[in-house]
Amino acid sequence: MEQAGLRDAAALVGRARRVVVFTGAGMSAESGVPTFRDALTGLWRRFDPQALATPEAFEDDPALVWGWYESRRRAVLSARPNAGHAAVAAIEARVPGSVVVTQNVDDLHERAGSAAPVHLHGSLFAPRCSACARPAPLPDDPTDGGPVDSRPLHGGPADGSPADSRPLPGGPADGQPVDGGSVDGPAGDGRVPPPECARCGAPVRPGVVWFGEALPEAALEAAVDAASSCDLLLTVGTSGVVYPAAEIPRVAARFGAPVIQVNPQETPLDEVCDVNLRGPAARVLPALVEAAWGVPRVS
Ligand code: BJW
Ligand code: ZN
Repeated sequence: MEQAGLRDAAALVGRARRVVVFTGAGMSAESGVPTFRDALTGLWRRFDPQALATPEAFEDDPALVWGWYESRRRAVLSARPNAGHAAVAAIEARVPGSVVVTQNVDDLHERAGSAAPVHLHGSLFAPRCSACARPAPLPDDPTDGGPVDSRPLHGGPADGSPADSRPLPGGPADGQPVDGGSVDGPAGDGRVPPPECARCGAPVRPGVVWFGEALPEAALEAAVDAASSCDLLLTVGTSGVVYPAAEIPRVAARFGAPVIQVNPQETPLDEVCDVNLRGPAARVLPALVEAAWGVPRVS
């Protein structure tokens, strides 16, 4: 990371009053949560998105899709926010008019202290009925025998109904690398039948946005509003190839806000960026916070 770039970025952050922090999978990479498109480690290098991340895939093989997402949810439960997530929360604390807009379906921003991140692509923690959209309880956590995370932030069970107690695929144990890949359901092939909706009996689906599906209207509107009225946008760890989310930094730029990018690689968003900080989020963001406000690095 170039010192001049960091100085320029710190000057922009230091005088901003309304920052949008727009994040993608690279934000959580150093927490052990895999990205989608990185060479070697990206999920789409090992798994076919058409077979796992489309409404048609869920219709064709609900147990395969449900099992894969349960395995990823368990991997996220054993991951921890990294120093980059903490730095984002520090920016929000310093600049109260800030908004975090994330494409990530994990809950690491929340766990690092971000107040109300806007989740453009939904959440692993908000399953719902595939037919009537009723929010469904999260399945039991086999490690403690009780329902796992039902925080309302994620749209967890709103009705207090009991959690499903079926066996689930084992996520990685604490301290083991998170690869988001292995699932081993009751059939031993990664398939886990989804629970049934308590209201209509249809299969419960993961609360994420698949290819070809519309983004949650309120989230997209909040993101566009924030981007069009911010005075700085920080884009972190996204390849910027998935639309309409990738429009968010472009909207900010069109409305005149400077754009800072944190990413070890070039992306199509380079063309709207004023400052590019080429490095990993967990290293660059704490350095940026320190350079902006001279506070000790968050870790
Ligand atoms: C680091 C780092 C470190 C690594 N620090 N950085 C042709 C052209 C344009 C659009 C389309 C098209 N064909 C189809 C479309 C539309 C489609 C689309 O955009 N496709 C493109 C891929 C071509 N979009 C949609 O289908 C969307 N819906 C839609 O358009 O609806 C229309 C509609 C309207 C009305 C009614 C009905 C329909 C929906 C998109 C949903 C995306 N879903 C996913 C899966 C979510 C669930 C799940 O988790 O499984 O969302 S796909 C995946 O990509 C996920 C991510 O949120 C999203 C973005 O990925 P992200 O975060 O950028 O990750 P990567 O891996 O791509 O990049 C990581 C980056 O981090 C890299 O740059 C690294 O260098 C960097 N990095 N380590 C900092 N340590
Ligand atoms: Zn239902």
